[in-house]
Amino acid sequence: MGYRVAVVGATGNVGREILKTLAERSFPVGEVIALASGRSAGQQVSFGENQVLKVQNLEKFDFAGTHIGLFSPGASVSAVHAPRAAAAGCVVIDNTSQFRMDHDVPLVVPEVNPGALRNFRKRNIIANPNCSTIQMVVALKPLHDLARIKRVVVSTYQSVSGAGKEAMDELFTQTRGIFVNDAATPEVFTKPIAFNCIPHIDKFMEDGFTKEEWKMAVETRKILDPDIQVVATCVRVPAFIGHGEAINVEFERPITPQQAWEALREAPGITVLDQREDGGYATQVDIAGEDPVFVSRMRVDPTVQHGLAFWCVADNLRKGAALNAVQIAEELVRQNLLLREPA
Ligand code: 11C
Repeated sequence: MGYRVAVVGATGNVGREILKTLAERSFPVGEVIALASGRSAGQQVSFGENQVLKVQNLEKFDFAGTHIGLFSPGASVSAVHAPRAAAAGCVVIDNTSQFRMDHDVPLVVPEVNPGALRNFRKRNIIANPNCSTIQMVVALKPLHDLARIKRVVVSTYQSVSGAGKEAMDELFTQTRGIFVNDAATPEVFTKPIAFNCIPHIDKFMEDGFTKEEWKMAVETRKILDPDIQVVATCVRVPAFIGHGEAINVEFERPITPQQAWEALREAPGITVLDQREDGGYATQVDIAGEDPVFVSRMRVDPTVQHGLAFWCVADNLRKGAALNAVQIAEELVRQNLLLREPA
């Protein structure tokens, strides 16, 4: 007995990670269907140790009878096909930015606001937050419970996998090109990404912030607390997997690094790695492929009355995307929120 689960965008970075995560966590699947655009239909993707799934054409797929749809195809595709799946009775967990700020679509990180899941029935769509928001709110939640956060200043160091497979290829090709004197022109990114950092993720908005920076602010408020002020600077760095974040937090009440460590160590989904010595902190290369959000470098921010500064890094394809989506599905099962029983 198990659920019929469709993975939409199955050939992409996140879609493949979702298939891997479903199998690793033994999600109770009866049938898994891999879906993608007509261009990718017919390709094969792996599921678990020995299954190979043939990718089907999303355009032609009828979602009737499918319990859960895990979507990561790009916002414009979700805009069309997520409501179509939802209308057919499939509960959609959407990993794109398309529905996140809609008031009747819950935006959920299971360690932070699992109660918000109860409100998904009007649209039958649940949104998975942006990767850089997810890891930050997981780390902020226990601190907010302890001393109430007023303001967050965050700078990100985001890997190229957040921009897709072609972006990973571009970093690889440009890096090799520099050594063999064969400079490749940027195509995915606006500037060279090899041996460089680019302070631009997603499109520019009228006020000068980028949409990635806007997402971190508005999504944090929707998930954690509408009164928290957030200002972000989002930067692409030449790492393949893992987003790093330097976070400064101002609190309403006093809080020490010791109290913060204790709260973070007890919180779900967090590993504290903070030894205040050479190498006693987590980096992208250390944590690629891991589930937790890693917190390091906790210290007092002496520039505000009650302040802490810390470093946080997580695998953007796992906790930042696939794992969070699968955890939402697990939470739906745990809270008994799926209307139809598994076949
Ligand atoms: C990046 N955070 O690293 C983005 C990728 O809104 O889901 C995810 C974009 C989104 O480029």
